[in-house]
Amino acid sequence: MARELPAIAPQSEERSFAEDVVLGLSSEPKKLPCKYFYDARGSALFDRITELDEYYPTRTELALMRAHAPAIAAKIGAGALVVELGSGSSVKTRLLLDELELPTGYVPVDISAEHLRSAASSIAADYPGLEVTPVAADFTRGFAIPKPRPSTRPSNKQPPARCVVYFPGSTIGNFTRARALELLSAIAAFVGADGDERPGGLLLGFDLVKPADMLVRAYDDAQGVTSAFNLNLLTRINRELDGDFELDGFEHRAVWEPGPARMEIFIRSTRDQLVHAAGHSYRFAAGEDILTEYSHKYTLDSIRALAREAGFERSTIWTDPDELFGVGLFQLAD
Ligand code: AVJ
Repeated sequence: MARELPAIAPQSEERSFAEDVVLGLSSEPKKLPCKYFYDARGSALFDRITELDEYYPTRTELALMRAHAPAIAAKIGAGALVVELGSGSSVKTRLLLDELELPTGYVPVDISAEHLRSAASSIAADYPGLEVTPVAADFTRGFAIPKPRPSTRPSNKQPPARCVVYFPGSTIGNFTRARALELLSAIAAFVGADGDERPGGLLLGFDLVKPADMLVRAYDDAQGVTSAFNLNLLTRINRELDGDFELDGFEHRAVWEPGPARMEIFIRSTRDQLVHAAGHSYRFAAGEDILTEYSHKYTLDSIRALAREAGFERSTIWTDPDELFGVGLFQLAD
């Protein structure tokens, strides 16, 4: 029997990279979906970002997990089925799995079949008793996961599984508040008690609001790694969609917008130019932007409010002493 995380965007059809590029570059203002950053070079550049002095989120979240995984695991309880959204974070996942008491299974969900295979096989190799069931899916569009069969549970005396969705890495920041609410509501429905299961929860990594200069430095680093990461999207379009973007005619821009509490990442055209890609042409004015990414930041209050609105009545939040980053366990009432 499979349970399904309801699609949060049932109205939007699946689009190809080419369709998204044509649509995004033909709209006003121009935009491109941030999920296309992560080709091989983009993923390697993102790994370099996570090691930059200016980019605090990854190391801070890791430190939080090192410090608090025992407390988090104790709150989750025994027999958990862990569903992870995005599977590129095996270090954090291991910190969690190491502390959980007899987890029932681990279900990494990722859009990239390749990331998924490598993450799933390394976890399966190192946790011999754990049933690992990778699911290749775009979790923003809904997916079904197989419910573990009772016979695969560690023992009949175990409490019935509760499902915990682990969504680390502050990827939630890429979603607007409205979309984040849809996703969290879908997760709340997904982990809710059904049949013999107890209500579960959501373990979420989120980035915190902080002074603008620190945020801008994190998204516009001195070495230009984030700039290369952002502009690589144009290189990818050139390669995969027969584009003719001239990279020296574009620049990286990272802006903090306090109202919506988000970093806004753009690629700016530095001159008037005509560009071709995916069989279409696009006119750029000097100074015209392509929006490539939002990275929303939360306060302890705003994330609690969002989780509560999504149906999670109980929240426990761990932060570092400087309150740079948060890890929250949001649970449904028993
Ligand atoms: C992977 C979405 C968490 O928003 O901090 C890093 C992506 N973009 N630098 C973030 C990103 C530019 C990152 N997330």
